[in-house]
Amino acid sequence: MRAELETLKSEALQALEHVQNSKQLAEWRSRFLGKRGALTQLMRRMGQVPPEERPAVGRLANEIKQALEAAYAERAEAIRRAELEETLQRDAVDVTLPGRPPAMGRLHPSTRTLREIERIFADLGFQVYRARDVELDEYNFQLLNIPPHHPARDMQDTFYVDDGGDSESRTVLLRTHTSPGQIHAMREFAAMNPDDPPPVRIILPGMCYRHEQITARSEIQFHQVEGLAVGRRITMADLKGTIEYFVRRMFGPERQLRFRASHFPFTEPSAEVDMDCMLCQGKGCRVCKYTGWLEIMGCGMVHPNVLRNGGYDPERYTGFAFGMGPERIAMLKYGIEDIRYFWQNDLRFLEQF
Ligand code: 2NM
Repeated sequence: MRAELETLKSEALQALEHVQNSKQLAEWRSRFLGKRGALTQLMRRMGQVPPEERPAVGRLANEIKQALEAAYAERAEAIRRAELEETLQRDAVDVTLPGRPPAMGRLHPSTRTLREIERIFADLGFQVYRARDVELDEYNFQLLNIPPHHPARDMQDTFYVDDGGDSESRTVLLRTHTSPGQIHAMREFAAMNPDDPPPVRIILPGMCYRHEQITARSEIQFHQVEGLAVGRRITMADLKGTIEYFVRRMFGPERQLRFRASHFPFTEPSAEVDMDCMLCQGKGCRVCKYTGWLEIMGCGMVHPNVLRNGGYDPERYTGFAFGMGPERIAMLKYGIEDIRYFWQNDLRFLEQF
């Protein structure tokens, strides 16, 4: 029995030396010191030892048990340290590495273009006038001299919010252009001095909505910037000079313009403005469809009915107005081929601006 105990001791200690990690350590413990371990098995056979030798053998067994417990504790501590060290090494953070820079935010290309347009007109003395996106039929159509059966008023083309019951004037819709803001603005200005209203020089940027088929050229929501100047003796020459100044600052000092007769219900006369294609210098290319010209805005002299609806006597006041789409302006300026990119929020597109 003594010999067996001694053998067990040296066998256990030797095995302990090969223990490398906490899993092996747990196995070692149950093998030698566990309830069904080797030492317990041996001690169960104490009955076979002659009675006079039992105290000494019992003591020896206890000493061995304590020695193995102590060796176990020491080994456990060493393994715990080694494993901790390994974790620290593996998870180490090199605080001397340069940090990762945060991704910079930026303005949306529509916003950038809007601000550029606002800057140029601000330098000509135009104020920014902000108006509501949700409008009355009265302001979006009627007061702008758009007749009741004009195709733009079709249920199919406009987002209606409320049909207004039996009153067309109370019909609520999403504005299809920023022009209703011009009526609000003229009325606000006129109210300051109804007998002799002050001159108006404003631009109106904002989102507009049309119930259209979405294509590479048209979206159901888009920005518009409209301009309005009202005062005494304002002429078409003022309109042309203002637009020429704008276009040359936006697209380069060598740009040539062409005013083409057109029609809008709220202006008379009306014109569309073409600029020589800055990609081919007017020689003709894919972007200008081989015409050498790009259409960039509409304009005209404010219709007498519209001036009157805004509180300005058309016998004493005249005015010009124009309207353009900043998404279209940005597409021309940056060579963007599809308007749908503007609201898709694809970072690969947005990060280029
Ligand atoms: C355009 C083209 C031509 C325009 C006219 C007015 C108002 F209310 F003053 F009469 N606002 N906007 C206008 C004129 C807009 O956009 C293509």
